[in-house]
Amino acid sequence: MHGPPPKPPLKAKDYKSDVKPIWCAGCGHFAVLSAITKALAHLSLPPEQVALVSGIGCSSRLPAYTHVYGFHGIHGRALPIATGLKAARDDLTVLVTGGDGDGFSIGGNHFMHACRRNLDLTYIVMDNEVYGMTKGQASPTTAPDWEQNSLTPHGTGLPSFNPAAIALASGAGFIARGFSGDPGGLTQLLIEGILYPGFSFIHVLSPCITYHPEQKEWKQSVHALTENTTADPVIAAQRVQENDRMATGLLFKAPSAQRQGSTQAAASTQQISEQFLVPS
Ligand SMILES: Cc1ncc(C[n+]2csc(CCOP(=O)(O)OP(=O)(O)O)c2C)c(N)n1
Ligand code: SF4
Ligand SMILES: [Mg+2]
Repeated sequence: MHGPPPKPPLKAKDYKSDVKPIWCAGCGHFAVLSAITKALAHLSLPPEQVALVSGIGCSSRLPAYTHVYGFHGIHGRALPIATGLKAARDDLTVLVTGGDGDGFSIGGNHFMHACRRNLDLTYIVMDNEVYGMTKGQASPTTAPDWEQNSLTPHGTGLPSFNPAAIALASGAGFIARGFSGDPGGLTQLLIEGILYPGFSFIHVLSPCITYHPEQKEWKQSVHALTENTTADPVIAAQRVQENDRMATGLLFKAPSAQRQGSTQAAASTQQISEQFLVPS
C-alpha cells in the first residue's frame, strides 16, 4: 500500500502573498516581513494554522503580504482582536504586528493588558520612532531631542517610552529586541518567541528612511547584548533601564511554568511546535 507522496517542505516564499509591498524602497519593514516568513518556514507551520493580526500603519500592512490568515484591523486595536481570535481558536498560532504609534500610543493600554493576560500570542512591533504612514509625527518612542522633524522643530522634550521596560513591568514572560538590519538574528528571535508558551513581545528596530532618515545610522549603533538572557525580572529591569535601547537579543525569558494565564493556550503552541519543528 502506497500513500500519497509526502509534501515537500514549505519555504519562506510559500508564506508570501502575490501582493507587492508598497513600502518605500529601503524601509526596514521589508526585512521584518522576510524574517517572519523564514521563521514560519523553519517551524513548518501550515499556513492555514497561522493568523496574522495588525492595526493601522505602514508596518500594519504586513498581513496582506503574507499567505496566512490575516486581519488588517483598527488603529491601536490589533491586540484585542488577536486576543478574541486566540480565545475562540486556541488551535491557531496567532502573530500580531504593528508599529510604535499603533502599539504604544493609541494601543498602549492594550499592550499592558496583553502582557499581563499572557495569552499565547507573539507581538512584533516595528519601531521606527515615528508615525510613518501619516507623514512623520512624533510617536511615544521618539527621542525628546529629535529636532530635524519639521512637525516638532524643537523636539518633543518628552522622555521616550521604553517598550521593554513597560512589557516587563506589565508581566510579559518573553521580551526580545531585534533589528531589521540583522534578519538572521531577528528570525531566530521570532522562532523562539513563537515557540514560547505564553505572550512574547519582540521589539524590532525598523528604520523609516523617509521620515526619519537619520536612522540609516542605526547600523553603526545597534549591537548584540553582552549578557546572557536572564529569567530574573529584577536583573532584567535593571538592564532594560540602563542599556541604550540598541542592544539586541533575548532580554528576558521567564520559565513558562511560572507564568499565570492561559495554560491551555500555552499547551497548544507547544504541541504545534513539537509536531512541526524541523531540526535546523
Ligand atoms: C483611530 C485612528 N486614529 C488615527 C489614525 C491615523 N493613523 C494611521 S497610521 C497612524 C500611525 C502609524 O504609525 P506606526 O504605528 O508607528 O506605524 P508606521 O507607519 O510607522 O509603520 C495614525 C496616527 C487612524 N487610522 N485611526
Ligand atoms: S513612510 Fe517610513 S515606515 Fe512608511 S513605508 Fe516609507 S519608510 Fe517605511
Ligand atoms: Mg512607526
